[in-house]
Amino acid sequence: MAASPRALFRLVVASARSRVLLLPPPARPLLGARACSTGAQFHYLAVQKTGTQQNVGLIQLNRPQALNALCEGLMEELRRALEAMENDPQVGAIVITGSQKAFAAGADIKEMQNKGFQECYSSGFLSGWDKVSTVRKPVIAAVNGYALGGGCELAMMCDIIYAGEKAQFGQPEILLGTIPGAGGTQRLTRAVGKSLAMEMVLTGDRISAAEAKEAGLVSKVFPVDKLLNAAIACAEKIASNSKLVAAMAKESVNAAFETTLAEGTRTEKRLFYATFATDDRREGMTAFVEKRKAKFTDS
Ligand code: CO8
Repeated sequence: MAASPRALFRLVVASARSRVLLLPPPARPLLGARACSTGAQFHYLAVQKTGTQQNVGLIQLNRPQALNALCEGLMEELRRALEAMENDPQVGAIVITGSQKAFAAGADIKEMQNKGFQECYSSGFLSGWDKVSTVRKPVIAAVNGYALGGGCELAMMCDIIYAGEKAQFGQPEILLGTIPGAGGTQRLTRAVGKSLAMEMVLTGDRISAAEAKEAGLVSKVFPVDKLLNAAIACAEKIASNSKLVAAMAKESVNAAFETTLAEGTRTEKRLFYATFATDDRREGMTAFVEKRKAKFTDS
């Protein structure tokens, strides 16, 4: 069963530890349009800011009748929501989640069913998905249930994957007569190695959360009802650091996936030196020496 917004709210509040999460109860049912802090309206998403400092952007994929299949409308809204969060100076990290049954069951097969090559090629079909991987702020995927095909690829575009213990990851495109098209053959291979990636892509078999953890695809596994809170807590921890330096750290880690070791370490060194041009680097080190907590200004 997909979690209703109210159930989601209760879940977050109930499992909040000592701190109080300021996650307001959703004003409308899951299928209704919802306003985020920017005033933008969403049909396929529930978007809000959360965390004790309201510095975590929370995006819940909200198309339960299709197990959050990633139709063009949903992905367009996801792009808009991510852009709004990128431009919101209060937001220091973003969490993308789905329902307890499905993070996302892939691209929308019904939307793709009758497309031809020319249409896909000429229109750059689904190329806008790349937005998720170019966000500068850290993004955490909180995955419960199915993360299949484009759903698995969406999770892998995020910077950190936390999984609920019943999550299932897979690239079943081969069973539909196609192959992954949003980075599945590339990011999965980098994450879990060639043998397991080949097996998943060539058979369409899914792996469990525990297998995904063992293979290095996810960093932590939680009980289903604790997952979202854990992801928000991680996002809050990230958001409490300098947003400017966090973006530089993210850029540097990503260089490991895109360049040679020599080029990656050169990128890292340049960014490391660049932190010495920031107020936050000076404040961080001064605070350490003065034995106090740093007050970052994101500058
Ligand atoms: N697309 C459209 N509708 C879907 C999808 C999907 N991917 N997945 C589920 N649904 C719909 C079903 O059609 C069904 O709708 P309806 O009630 O109208 O028939 C509803 O969701 C519920 O689904 P099920 O009844 O099948 O639910 P089950 O619990 O029995 O099964 C599964 C759940 C196992 C997840 C099953 O739904 C399934 O196998 N789904 C398809 C998974 C899949 O093959 N995903 C890969 C899709 S292809 C892809 O992602 C390519 C990405 C390329 C991106 C390129 C970017 C450039």
